[in-house]
Amino acid sequence: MAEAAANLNPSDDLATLRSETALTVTAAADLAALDEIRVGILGKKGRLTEMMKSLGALAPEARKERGAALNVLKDEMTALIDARQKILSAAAMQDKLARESIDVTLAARPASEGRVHPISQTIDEIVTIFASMGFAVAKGPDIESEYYNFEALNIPSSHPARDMQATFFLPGTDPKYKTVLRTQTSPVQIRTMMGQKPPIRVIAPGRTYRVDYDQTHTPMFHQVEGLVIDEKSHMGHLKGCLLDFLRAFFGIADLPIRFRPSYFPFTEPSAEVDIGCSRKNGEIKLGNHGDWLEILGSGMVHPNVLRNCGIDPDHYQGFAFGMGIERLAMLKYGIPDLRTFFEADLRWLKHYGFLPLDIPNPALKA
Ligand code: 2NL
Repeated sequence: MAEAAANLNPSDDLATLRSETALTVTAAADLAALDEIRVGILGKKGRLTEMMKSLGALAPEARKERGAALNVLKDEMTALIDARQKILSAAAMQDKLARESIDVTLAARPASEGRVHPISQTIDEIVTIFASMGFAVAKGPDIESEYYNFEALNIPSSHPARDMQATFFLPGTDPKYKTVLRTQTSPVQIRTMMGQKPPIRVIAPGRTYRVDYDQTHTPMFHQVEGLVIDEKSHMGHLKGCLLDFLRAFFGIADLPIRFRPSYFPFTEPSAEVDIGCSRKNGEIKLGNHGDWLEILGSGMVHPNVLRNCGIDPDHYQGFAFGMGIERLAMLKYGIPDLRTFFEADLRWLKHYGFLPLDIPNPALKA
């Protein structure tokens, strides 16, 4: 009875609970704190629950009145807590989203440590330019038969190029033709002509080998050769093709070129091609400056070569050209010493190498 009386008085205990709850609920910093408050009021042993429990001790009239008041208060408290819960839940979600968000603008990978070798970069650039002119890339083996490397190219066995001093010979099984490391990439084009019908438009970039080692020669070097075979291509097309290529490659719009008569066993007529330059204090600068620098060899494919590949020279003709990739790279990127290309010196590669995502040929962007 004494306990019940205590619950009846003071008469404003409900008002006290109401105002206290309003304060603590508004101050609840997170969902856990709010839940603690809810349990403290509406839980099994909560303040409001205890008040409800004590109703039984009251007289019927007083019980009815206080019971109604407690129910109203319970609804109020529940609404108050629910409202705060919504706010705290939304804040918790925002917090979680912020914490778990991924910055998609972050670099996908760390800055690249490796570099693309200038030879690889130069080949990429050459391929890009010739591809834009309609050329396909042809590949072939480094180890060749003397037939593909010399014979089919109209290079007789008496030719000095077949000398032991220039060619790497390998042990082979064919008694008729020795096995060699290819001395140029022409055998790739020989195989192309033997394997497909004209029109043909290919370039063959790759490694080549000669027994030679000094300031301007390494036993392994790179060449790119080009071949066009159709019914009408002539020296004029050859000249235009090389002019477009050389201007795009060096990025010099008015780079002049000059054809000089020459001789190769596999072309007739043959021409060597010079590009314009200046030479001051031993430094070569490319452009329309009056002086000339030899850059490549070319000509109309010799009828014997076409015949050797099963192409009728009375119906088909075309041109071919060949150039050294190291020389092109040295001129374009100012690399002074050929032999450093193959010393595998990381400091050299850091200096002269390219980042993997470099655009192959900035000159072509314009
Ligand atoms: C040079 C000169 C040249 C060729 C390569 C060629 C290939 C075939 C038929 C005819 Cl299958 N010609 N290639 C033609 C002329 C010159 O290279 O100075 N290279 C570094």
